[in-house]
Amino acid sequence: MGGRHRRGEDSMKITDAQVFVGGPGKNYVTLKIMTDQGVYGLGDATLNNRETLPAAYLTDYLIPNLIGMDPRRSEDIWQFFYRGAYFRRGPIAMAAFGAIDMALWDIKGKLANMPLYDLFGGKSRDGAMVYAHATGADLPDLMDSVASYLEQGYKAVRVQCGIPGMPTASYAVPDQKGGKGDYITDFSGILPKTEIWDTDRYMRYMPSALGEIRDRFGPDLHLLHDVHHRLLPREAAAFARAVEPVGLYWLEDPTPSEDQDALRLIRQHSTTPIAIGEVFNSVYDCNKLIENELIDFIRLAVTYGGGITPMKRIVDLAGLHHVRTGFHGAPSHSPISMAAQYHLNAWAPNFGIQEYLVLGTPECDALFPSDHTLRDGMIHVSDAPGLGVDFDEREAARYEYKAGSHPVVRLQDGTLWNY
Ligand code: GCO
Ligand code: MG
Repeated sequence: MGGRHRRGEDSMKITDAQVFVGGPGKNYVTLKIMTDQGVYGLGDATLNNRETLPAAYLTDYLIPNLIGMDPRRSEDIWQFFYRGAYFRRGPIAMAAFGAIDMALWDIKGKLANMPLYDLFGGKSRDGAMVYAHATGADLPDLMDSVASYLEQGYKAVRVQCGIPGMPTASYAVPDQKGGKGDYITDFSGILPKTEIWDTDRYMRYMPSALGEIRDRFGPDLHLLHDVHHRLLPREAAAFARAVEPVGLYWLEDPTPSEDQDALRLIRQHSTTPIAIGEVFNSVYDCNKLIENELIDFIRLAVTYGGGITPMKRIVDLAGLHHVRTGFHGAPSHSPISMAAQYHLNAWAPNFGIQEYLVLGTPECDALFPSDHTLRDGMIHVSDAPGLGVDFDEREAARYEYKAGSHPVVRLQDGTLWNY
């Protein structure tokens, strides 16, 4: 070939793959794919509070097929598992496919000696804006939390606070002032706690609370708010209209995401930007929303979305319709899938914002060494080849799976509602 040599041109094989479950404060599901050329790749299959299921899907069904495959053929391998599953889609399968796909892209980047963003088309920006979660038991407590993020240089915050008269803490807010809302999984077992929800109190209180936050912090701060699927379509339309003067960066998951017509109703009544998709797991969950321009931000995570290969297609489709990215970044995504998102964020011409809740503890950094850095509210992606994050197996041996659960939500009369 004209004297040119490409590493591993003739043959290359996957020799082994292993799954690890555990981590500091989260049951991260980490996949490591080994090759006959010594290069390995890492993927994340963490499905919050159902972690053993993608792990078993990988171990029992996918890894035995993976051994002997050429890791450079990431497209064909993705199609092999997706089409070959017959029963397609769903978060468990897609998280498992996603981990394999991330690991194969990691290997590809290492073979090319390039960071993934360069393989995607190069950087479109130097830093990618992130948002943190400001949270408060009540509004003054939330104001303190917002102020502390501003001091740290954040340019965007998601704001959630307790609702007066609500019998329990509402979504993602602490029971007590100064506490943490949703960062720490409840590892007390698989039986969930119950939260009580009251739509009327929320609808009456939250728009004015958001207005007070805007008045206190001024027009430059990007404010986001997550309804977490709790409203009916008409209520969501009324809420989106009521908060228009606040100028939210986005209103997230106003209604349960299965009902896509609900988004049309919201759109007809308001210009508040809408973000949705953290529970989606394929392009078929969002292609109509995107094509009909009923949303402004697409929230799929690279993990549940089946990896980098399908996510790049979703990002490109979104770009055709002025829909920007706002990838899910709850702490249940390990630094591996967050790194995959950092590379997509650096490249995507239609990047919007990245949710950023990395635990940032010394334990987490020791388990997943990397030099992706947060500076002035922006992520600066690592220039290391591949994903630019490693996995320390000796550290991993310190952790094991712990059963945990999301809360369930009921109305005051006992009716089960959406968490
Ligand atoms: C978000 C989400 C999360 C989810 C969590 C469920 O916007 O980050 O709503 O906080 O509640 O991912 O596992
Ligand atoms: Mg959310």
